[in-house]
Amino acid sequence: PVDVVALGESMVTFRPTVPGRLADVPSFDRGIGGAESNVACVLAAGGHRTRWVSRVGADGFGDHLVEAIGAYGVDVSAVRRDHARPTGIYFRTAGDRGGDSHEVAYYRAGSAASAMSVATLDLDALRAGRVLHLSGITAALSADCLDLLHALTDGTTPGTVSFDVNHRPGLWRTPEDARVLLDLARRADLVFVGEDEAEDAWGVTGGPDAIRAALPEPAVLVVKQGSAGAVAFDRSAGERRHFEPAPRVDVVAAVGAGDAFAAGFLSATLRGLPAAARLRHGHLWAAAALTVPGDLAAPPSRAHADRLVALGADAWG
Ligand code: KDG
Repeated sequence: PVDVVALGESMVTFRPTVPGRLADVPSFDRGIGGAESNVACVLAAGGHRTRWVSRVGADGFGDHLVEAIGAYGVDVSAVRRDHARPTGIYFRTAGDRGGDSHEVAYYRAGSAASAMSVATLDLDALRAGRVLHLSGITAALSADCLDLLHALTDGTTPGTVSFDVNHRPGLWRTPEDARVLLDLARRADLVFVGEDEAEDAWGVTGGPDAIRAALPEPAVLVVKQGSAGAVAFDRSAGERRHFEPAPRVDVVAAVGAGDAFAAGFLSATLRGLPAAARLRHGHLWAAAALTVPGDLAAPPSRAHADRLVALGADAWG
């Protein structure tokens, strides 16, 4: 059986080889990106069985994505090739240490993945995992993609439906359009959201408690507070509120950290660990991603991570 099935668009990504604005840099390094396949890759690197479901073009970039993601040990057999639409790509600047000079340019409108739908994907392959991991990026890609998310969150998917809000302002026509992400989050069992995302996408201010009040339905809600840490609300544990501080790291690039956090939290969830340990695994896996320039970093080994998680509050505070 598959532990985690992840659905979403992946793209070939291009990062400048020298610092600077997209307007100026002359050459780029190729990588792979895609929030949901990142989760599948990192979980596979951490020893879990994962599957990525998507559509890519019948082109070289599609070949590269399928090969590179497959090389992590992710099952790519349910990825469909689209002969009419291209694989999406995107460019982003590397100057994201402090976040301010970060530029993202997507070339994904009309992509193969924007044609993901209940008719163009294998729903059985999607519903075969202990966890189905979805994100709000898919909701922004097309009306068909949004319908697909509604179908997968209508209560008929066995296992846990995990939803990372992943609000990407550049993908939404108007700020109001992103409110649909709140409706989708309500339909999931496990939700990851940043405190800043809840404010930007939904206008919910006031921190984790206010976000929980606006989003009481998911059994588990994780509110990420950037470098400060994260809070989990877990109904099965009596709706106790757990806060775990994040370790301090020298950030090289923040991209992919949210995906790694979700992967670490999911890994610990699959292992039946309590909320505090799930948060700490999330933080450790995120720390690995924060300290590399690309989206993807192998997580710490399970034995190593378990030892770090077991350290007392002093080491974590
Ligand atoms: O979480 C990282 C993603 O943002 C990146 O890989 C690209 O999926 C991506 C997106 O749509 O922004």
